[in-house]
Amino acid sequence: MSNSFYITTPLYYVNDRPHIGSAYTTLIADIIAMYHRMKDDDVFFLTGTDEHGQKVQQAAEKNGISPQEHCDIYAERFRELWSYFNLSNDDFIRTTEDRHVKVVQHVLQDLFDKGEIYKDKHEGWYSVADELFITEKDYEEGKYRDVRRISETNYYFKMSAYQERLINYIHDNPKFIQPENRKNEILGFLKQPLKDLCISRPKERLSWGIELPFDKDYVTYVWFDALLNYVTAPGYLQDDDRFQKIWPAVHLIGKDILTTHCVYWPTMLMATGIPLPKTVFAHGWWTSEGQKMSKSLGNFIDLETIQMHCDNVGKDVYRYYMAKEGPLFSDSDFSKERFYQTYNTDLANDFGNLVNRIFKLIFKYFDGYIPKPSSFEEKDQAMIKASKVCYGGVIVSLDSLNLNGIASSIMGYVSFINRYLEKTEPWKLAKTDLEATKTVLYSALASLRFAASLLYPLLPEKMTEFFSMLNNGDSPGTLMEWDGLKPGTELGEMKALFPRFDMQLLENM
Ligand code: ME8
Repeated sequence: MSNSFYITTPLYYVNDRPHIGSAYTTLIADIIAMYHRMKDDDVFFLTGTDEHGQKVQQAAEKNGISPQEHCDIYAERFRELWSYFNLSNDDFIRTTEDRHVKVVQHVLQDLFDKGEIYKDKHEGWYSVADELFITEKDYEEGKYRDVRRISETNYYFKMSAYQERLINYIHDNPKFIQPENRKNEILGFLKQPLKDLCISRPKERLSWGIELPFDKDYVTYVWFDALLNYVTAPGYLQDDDRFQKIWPAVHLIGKDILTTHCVYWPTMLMATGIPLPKTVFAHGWWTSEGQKMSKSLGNFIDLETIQMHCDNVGKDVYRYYMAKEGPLFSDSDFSKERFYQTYNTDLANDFGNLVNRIFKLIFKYFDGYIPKPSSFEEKDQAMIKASKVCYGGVIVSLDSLNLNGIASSIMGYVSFINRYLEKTEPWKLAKTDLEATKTVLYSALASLRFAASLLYPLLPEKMTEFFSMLNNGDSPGTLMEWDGLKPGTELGEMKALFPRFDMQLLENM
């Protein structure tokens, strides 16, 4: 039976246009999903949009349209971006959908009936910009914008009751919060007494939200609503068999939403009686040209900029770069120089030249037909061994969601193939021993095919082109055996998969 693997991205707010950050989390989730499909796992990959809350209401008012119209326009922008990248998501959830509203209201009613939610009056500092009550300390430190003193009656979730259980759970499940530094951040946060969570907003202040099922004067706090999407989409309360099969999830998020996912969410699940997610992985931040991205600094990497880079070298290369150089464990800086340099070094030079070299030699000495090897000698066996080491490295990295590691393992193998050619020198060998040359070129091509099969989730379009050039009848996206070439097959026409990028062009970008 195949293993089930469920991966999610955050649901993006519809008050902002997609940019490098949302593209990053979503593309790396896509890559991870594709590796799991390659392993024959039963994958469910979810993304979507977070559509309630004050900011949406305000933005809609400003534009003179209804909040729902505003959401429809923005949700479409995200959908367009994901279809531009041929994203392999299995579902796209919007928090304004009926299926989701029903789940939120059911969970709220259930928690209210169980006494997990109570009504109380609270006076405190409220950040309008961030839509939450903040502590006296946060107020004094000036951490939040647009802060007002508010006295209000609201509904509260008894989050504090779960503090001990949550701490124990984190200690007992080392893979729950990753990477390690984020786990320590949460354990640090949990050293302070946990407060109860205000989960309502009075309608007189905010009407764009899911109405509380037990009090029609209130809507649900946007986070209490949004987090539940992760159980709505796989069928919670709608299709129990399906839900049991798919849940629990691996949540991929950015470091900005660590507390909501590692404190609010698990305690909500504990109270509801749903098992906790397998993993919450919080990656770091992209900065741009050495600075925090901002529209006023002019270094904001928006959709148009992303598409401009993709037009230059291909959409795949963007995916590859996100995976290889992205801010998984610590922040990472996006610079045009580094982007195009990585393209030239890894793809044009290492991989692209290798393809050219091997194909040209097979055309020259064997008329473009895949040669039949005789017995593999030690140096050829070493290629097989290295392919296994490479695959092992990919799987270990995949288990810890380490995409930087996956890309490095495969590119390490590509370098190994290049060195194999330098050692065996088939261009010289062909003059004295054509039989031995067949084995060498077969081994080199078999290794290249194996590397390309593993590169597929990182470069799906380019590797599909490669497999059509190879003409070996392979299905891209599946895991391939090293020894799977069919000797006697005629190679397809050679194309430059990764033409060198002229770095001088950067000056005008
Ligand atoms: O927080 N670098 O939505 P959001 C890397 N709706 N990743 C970045 C980034 C950057 N500079 N900027 C944004 C929300 N991200 C809520 C989530 S989930 C139930 C609700 C990515 O539109 C990163 O994944 O503000 C971050 O967590 C997410 O975008 C925030 O998206």
